[in-house]
Amino acid sequence: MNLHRWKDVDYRGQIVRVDYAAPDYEGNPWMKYANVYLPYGYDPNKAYDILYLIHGGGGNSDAWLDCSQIKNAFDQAFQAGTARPFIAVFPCFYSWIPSEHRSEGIDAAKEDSQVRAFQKEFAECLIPAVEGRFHTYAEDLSLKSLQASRRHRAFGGFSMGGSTTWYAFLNHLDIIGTFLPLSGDCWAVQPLGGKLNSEETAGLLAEAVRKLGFTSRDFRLLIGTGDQDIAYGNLSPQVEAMAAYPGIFDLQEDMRGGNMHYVIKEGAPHAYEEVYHHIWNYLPYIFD
Ligand code: FER
Repeated sequence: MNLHRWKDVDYRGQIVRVDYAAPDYEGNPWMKYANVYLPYGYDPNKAYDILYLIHGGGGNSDAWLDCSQIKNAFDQAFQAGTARPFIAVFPCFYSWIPSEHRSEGIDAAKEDSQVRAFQKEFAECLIPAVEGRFHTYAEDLSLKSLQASRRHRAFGGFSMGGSTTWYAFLNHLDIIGTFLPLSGDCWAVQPLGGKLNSEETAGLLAEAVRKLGFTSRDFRLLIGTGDQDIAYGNLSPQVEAMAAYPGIFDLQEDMRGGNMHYVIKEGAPHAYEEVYHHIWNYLPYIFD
């Protein structure tokens, strides 16, 4: 895989904070925010691809930017032209103030309830707030326009954000074309379902594709983790079970073929500063 190395850039993207209202854990409206990366020279008269990138357990809308060099990776790639400039959105899946909660240890059921609940917020609150303000390929905010622009919309996340990404696959494949689940397995069947119930998990994911009449040509899965990552042993059996559906999940090493790729970074533990290298590596293939 390609590893990111910090390099100074002449042209920097800009981080803009987008405030929006969403339901809190009791269903009452409250204001939260997403950080939005606008590529250098963002021109509101042009349409841009858009990547939603979500944090892991205990994180927030700032976690990716605080903990990794993802911004420099975007700036470098867009300056060098290895990827077409896109908008990146860093939201928060919690429906409460994350700093008041979990700092260590994981309450799987509680985390899972949050990433599940985020699916509705994503479609109903976050997309309108961001894509209503910045120019993406969605002509307007109707479901029809979001579906028509799905190849220009990607969703990724780290750890519990990887789990969020799998839920996005199950719930929003109609409006998203590329998924980047990093160091997190799918918990839709049960927590750690990628490992504990690989077959049923793979079956559920395949069914989401079939339900829309889609095949392997209609979406892309760019998966990554590390061989020292706590998610490695959960994600690998899931990927293997998914590969049993080659017409849907066409797992290939060569980026020129297939629609599912799985990269394992040597020596890498469970950390933003490790998994962001996968995004750097996959940058030319997220949208094309
Ligand atoms: C996984 C391993 C660990 C996973 C999530 C975690 C969704 C989360 C750990 C944490 O938040 O501490 O396979 O998949």
